[in-house]
Amino acid sequence: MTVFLRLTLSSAMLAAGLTTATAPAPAVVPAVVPAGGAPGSAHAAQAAPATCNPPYRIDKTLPNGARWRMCWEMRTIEGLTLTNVTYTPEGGEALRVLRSTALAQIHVPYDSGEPRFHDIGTIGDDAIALKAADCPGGERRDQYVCVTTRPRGHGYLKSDGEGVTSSVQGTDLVVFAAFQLGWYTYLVEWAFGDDGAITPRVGATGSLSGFTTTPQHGWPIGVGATKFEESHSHNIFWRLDFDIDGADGDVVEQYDFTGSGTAKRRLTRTVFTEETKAVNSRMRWWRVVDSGVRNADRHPASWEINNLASAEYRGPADEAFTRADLYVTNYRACERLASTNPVAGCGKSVDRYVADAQRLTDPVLWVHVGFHHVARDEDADPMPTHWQGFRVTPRDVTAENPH
Ligand SMILES: [Cu+2]
Repeated sequence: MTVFLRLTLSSAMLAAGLTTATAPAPAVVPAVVPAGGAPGSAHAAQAAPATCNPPYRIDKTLPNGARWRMCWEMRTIEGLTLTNVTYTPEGGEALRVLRSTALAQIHVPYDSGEPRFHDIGTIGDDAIALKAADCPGGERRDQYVCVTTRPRGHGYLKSDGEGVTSSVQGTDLVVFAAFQLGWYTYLVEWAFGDDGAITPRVGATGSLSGFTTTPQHGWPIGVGATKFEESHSHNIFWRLDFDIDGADGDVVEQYDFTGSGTAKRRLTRTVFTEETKAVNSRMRWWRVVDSGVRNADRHPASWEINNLASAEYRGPADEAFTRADLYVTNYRACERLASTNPVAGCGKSVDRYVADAQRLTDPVLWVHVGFHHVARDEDADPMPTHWQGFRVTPRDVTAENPH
């Protein structure tokens, strides 16, 4: 039934005249083009090693048979970096998903206008040595990285209508490291699900900064109303270098569903052919698809970016990198951070990387998720963790529920 429905949907989309458009050029095109460096350097020439040795190799088969393999490294600039991320559904073939993924910035502007931190640049030096209790059920690698598993709730629960249910509990492989940046402790984590989904997220804990301000920029902390802790944003950027089955053939698409206030919704697909930026919109999502890889239903394999719940912080003109929720760049090795990029040969921020609208042959996605933090009494030391992140969900990687 599942297969039938899918084919019907696909045919219906074609019959309905599925709209395909080319992404418009970015609205703002600064005249600055990053100097030096061959644009769009091919991955093949600088492929990361396909293998890595313990303790840097992660290879986990989850209870349902799904297998995730990757390498990790602690880079000075980005901190925990995962490379060669490969998913093997139970009974299926191994499929490379990401060449690498890491944080690309934690931008923390305070509501009075000052201060404005760019916390990433040498975050690898701020990794915290984890104790056994910090890595429950898992193993610590090289002190700083925890590799563990964790229940993720119901994979499914289904009744046959006669009181007989079947259900399964899902499991995530979790890889994380913790970093001390000023007062804050950041938990930087990726969960790799037995359903093929990837959930990158960051938890902020530790202590509030203690910056005080006027009532319009803060919230009263402590007894009475004399001390107002300053509100602020945590604008977190991730860089995801997708290489579905290698660098070739990856295409980024945006999906929209028009028809607000009417009975019908209509699917619109926009193919990004050039470097670009995009903002969140109701029901909008994006995917990276490789038509060279097909599931048993002959549908191209893809991973989609969804559940991107963001405060959508938009900063002043000199923080133009905050003015979109997704950037798509063509791969360049020197484009490592979304702002304050420290590597010579590239621009300083992701809005500049896309400004020359290079043709996309090897797309890299930059995801921006913001959280506006208005302190509360419960944030007293130690501050409870607040999480922000998004999902990367397989679409048509397997032809059936991978459970
Ligand atoms: Cu905060």
